[in-house]
Amino acid sequence: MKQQLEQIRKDALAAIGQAQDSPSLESLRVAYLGKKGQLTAVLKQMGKLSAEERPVIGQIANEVREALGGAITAQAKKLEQAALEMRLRRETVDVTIPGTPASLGHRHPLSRILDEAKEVFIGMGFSIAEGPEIELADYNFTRLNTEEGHPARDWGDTFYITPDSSVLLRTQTSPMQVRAMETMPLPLRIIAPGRVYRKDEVDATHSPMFHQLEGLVVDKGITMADLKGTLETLVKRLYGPDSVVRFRPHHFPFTEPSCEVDVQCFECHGEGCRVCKGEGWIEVLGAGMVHPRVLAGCGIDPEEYSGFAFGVGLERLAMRRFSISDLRLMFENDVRFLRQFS
Ligand code: 2NL
Repeated sequence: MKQQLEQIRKDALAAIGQAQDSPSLESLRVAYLGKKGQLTAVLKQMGKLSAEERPVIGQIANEVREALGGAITAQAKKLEQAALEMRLRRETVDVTIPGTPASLGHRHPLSRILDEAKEVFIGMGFSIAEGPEIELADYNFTRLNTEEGHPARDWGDTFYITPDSSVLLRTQTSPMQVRAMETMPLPLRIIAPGRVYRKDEVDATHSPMFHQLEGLVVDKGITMADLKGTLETLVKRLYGPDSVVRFRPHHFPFTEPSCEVDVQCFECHGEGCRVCKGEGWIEVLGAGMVHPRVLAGCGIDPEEYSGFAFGVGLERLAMRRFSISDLRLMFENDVRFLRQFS
């Protein structure tokens, strides 16, 4: 019997040491220590032993039971440890591997120009006025001293929405400035950026939809000197502090006197080249002193107040700024083009 117990101990310890997972360990426990297990089977025979043999064998049996129990617990711990180590190895993160950079988008070149221009005017105390793209012809034309019958109101140039020509897609952002003159307290310093629409054929420099930024200042004692100082500041901020600016007489129905503002060609410095088409100067914006009739039409007394206004096309500004040769590129949204301006 003693031999039997030793054999059990030997076999069981070997089997336990080789168990690779907890289910097989559990079945070993049942096979040796369970109610119908091998050790229990031997112990059931204890009754046949003599009084002298019984305590000796009993002690060995207890030792074997404890040894097996201990071995099972130890092996279970070992398996658990091994499983943990394997999981840690599998889940190891190499924090030194370079990450995959998230690709951030960036602003469209037009938005950049617009933001820059807004920044310049906000710095000079202007506020921003935005409004509808569908307008009344009254606000788009009549209130701006452009009466019915004026060539600018031609059906060939403007997208009218109603057959009676009273509602249209705005051709300039001035209507918002008219509203501001009507409703806001004076003095007034605003810019009105936004989309405008004209029936132009698409080519490298024209599009039926483009972006304009207009500005308006109305106060007591505003003169052409304020206009010149403000626009020279804008041009120098957009084109660099060494820019040379020129004011040239012009005509707009809504301003009197009116002018166009040129910047000396940054390529040839006035000599005439391909960039300025031999002119030496590049036209950047139109401006003038708000026509007294426009002021009066908005309920402002032109004897007491005066003002200046200007308008600039943002696409042309962006084209010159970023050396873009074709306006259509800005609307096609080909990311290979747009990525150049990140
Ligand atoms: C251009 C330049 C211009 C204005 C826009 C304006 C607005 C009001 C009153 C008076 Cl509310 N004028 N805007 C003035 C001068 C030029 O735009 O090349 N336009 C065709």
